[in-house]
Amino acid sequence: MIRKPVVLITGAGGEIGHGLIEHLTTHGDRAVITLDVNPLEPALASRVQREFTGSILDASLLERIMSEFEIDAVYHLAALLSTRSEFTPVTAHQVNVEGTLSLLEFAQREAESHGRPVTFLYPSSIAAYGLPSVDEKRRAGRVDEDAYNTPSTMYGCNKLYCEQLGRYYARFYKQLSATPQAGKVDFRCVRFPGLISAATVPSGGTSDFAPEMIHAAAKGEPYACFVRPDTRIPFMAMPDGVEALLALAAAPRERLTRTAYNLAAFNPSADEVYRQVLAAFPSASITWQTDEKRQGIVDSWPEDVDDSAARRDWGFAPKYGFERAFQEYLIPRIRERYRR
Ligand code: AKB
Repeated sequence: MIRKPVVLITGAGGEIGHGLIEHLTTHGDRAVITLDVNPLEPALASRVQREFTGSILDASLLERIMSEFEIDAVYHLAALLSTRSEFTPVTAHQVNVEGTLSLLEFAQREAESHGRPVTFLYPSSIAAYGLPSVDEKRRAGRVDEDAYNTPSTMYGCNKLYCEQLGRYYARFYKQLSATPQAGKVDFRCVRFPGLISAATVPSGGTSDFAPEMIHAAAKGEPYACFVRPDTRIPFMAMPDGVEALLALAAAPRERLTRTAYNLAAFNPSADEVYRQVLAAFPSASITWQTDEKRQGIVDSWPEDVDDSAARRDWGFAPKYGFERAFQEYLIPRIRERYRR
């Protein structure tokens, strides 16, 4: 039987998966197959070659996928985000760490079977950082990838460890075996800031206050923002997030000097987001109701990140700054979305 070369996206029904499926099925040169615990929306499902509904922890499902398809690239997006992970840390560890381990092993076996490296794209997060206090956060400003790697959330610990797992598979896998085994998984990772999409509303994250505020205003629903107005973390418009994953996937291996790359686009305070939202939707009803515990998580994330390595190594250049993200992407697309 001839197995067809394809790209696998896990967690494909989530926020990043939407844009990625649209792009890869329009411009990509290989068919896309997906794995998600929930069925895809019909519009997305119709674009992919095959949709598997199930868990990344289901070993027999992964075996089935492997028996039918020759996987050249994996975009491993499935994860439990930071707020949800704090309520169920053991499940978070299972999904975020054990799930990633099983996908890395899957990619290793795929590569061994078809004889080419499997490109493995992994979205890590600003949650991999843990700054000890708001004062230190302000002092630190733009942090580079190697500073403050002391996350305070289960999700952040999971992400940081999986960056290291990916590095292990790419460089040291079974280093004591007689024949070299490493390098078959070509692991590449970005640390995403908070992502804001016009097409989807996030769930279970702690950077969700910005996208929630915008979508609620567009729907004419009241919104109580759960962080203080002066809260500042980096954000990025979803099209730039998808572009970044694709650009990193396409970069020549020899150009890559790091395992995990910071990405930055803009870093407004919650109040600056509020002002943009109000300018677009003057009758929006937005109040401030700080949830001290979630605030503590956002306070432990940097107010900005240094993304010079991504710019230098693989030409990362986000299209959307703060104003442009709102004027040319978020506001028109979100208005359109809720008008229908
Ligand atoms: C979350 O809030 O958990 C995510 C993230 C910053 O990775 N959006």
